[in-house]
Amino acid sequence: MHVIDSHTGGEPTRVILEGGPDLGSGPLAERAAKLATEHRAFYRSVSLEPRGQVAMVCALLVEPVDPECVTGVIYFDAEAVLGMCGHGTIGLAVTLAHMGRIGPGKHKIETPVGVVTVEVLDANTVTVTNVESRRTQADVSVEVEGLGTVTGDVAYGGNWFFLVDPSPVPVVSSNIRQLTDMTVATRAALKAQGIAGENGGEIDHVIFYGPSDSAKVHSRNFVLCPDDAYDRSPCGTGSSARLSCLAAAGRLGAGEEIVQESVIGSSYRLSYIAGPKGGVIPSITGRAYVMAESKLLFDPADPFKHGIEL
Ligand code: PYC
Repeated sequence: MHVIDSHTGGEPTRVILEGGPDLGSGPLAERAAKLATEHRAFYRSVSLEPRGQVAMVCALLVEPVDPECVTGVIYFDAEAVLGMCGHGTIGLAVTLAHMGRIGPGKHKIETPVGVVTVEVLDANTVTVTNVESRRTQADVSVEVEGLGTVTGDVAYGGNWFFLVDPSPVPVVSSNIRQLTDMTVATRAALKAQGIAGENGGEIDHVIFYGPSDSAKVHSRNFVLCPDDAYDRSPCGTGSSARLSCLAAAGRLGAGEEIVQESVIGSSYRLSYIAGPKGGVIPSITGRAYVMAESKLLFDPADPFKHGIEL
């Protein structure tokens, strides 16, 4: 299996160029559902240790349905197949540029939740224009064991998010263990109390916000991903969900730019325009770096060929 690894603001993306399962040629949402239900061993084997790493997000390249797209892509981590992935799309664009498959300028990429646009600004810098994002519930209170009442917004940015501002504890790297435990407990409470996105969409990402040390930064976030790893980047789909909340609350106007920082201090530039369905069309600018190009081997005799599952 031929892969190229990059990171976007510290968050890894493993682009799978060939060697993935045959998912057919239907709509990408159907192919993503097939990957989730029929190929769990495959996607865990690529993302889990020892072949993968704790924060790994993979990008399986597939034929697009829309001929205007340079590729189709299905993102996944060790726990879930994702609708979209912002840091992964920045990493994918930088990887395709590194391979000479795309040049500077705008290109379309098809994902299970719709077509997104990337603009390659230089070898490392990419702006992603995401699918329309929207806040669906404001000020939802949930009772969280050990934490009490936690209040946040439910929003969609290509995945479903619960966004809590302010965080119950400071969003600083020394609190990563505590932030992980708190966001895991919050996600479990949301599920137990039946709080979900539209059409029962599972909220599998939780974000806590706090102030940054820099006056130029709007806020710093801690983002819990479905596999319980935290996003080292500020999370592209989470930033999209955040933009929809700020817009709905009248806290950020169309065309205004803010800087969003992650818990490790990497940043994205964010802005939006109004979307046709009442939400926002987010723009996310970040930087990615290619780190490795490799061939993954699967030895049938390897007891951990499917990854370490504890
Ligand atoms: O950047 O959208 C994102 C993302 C989702 C999960 C990890 N990163």
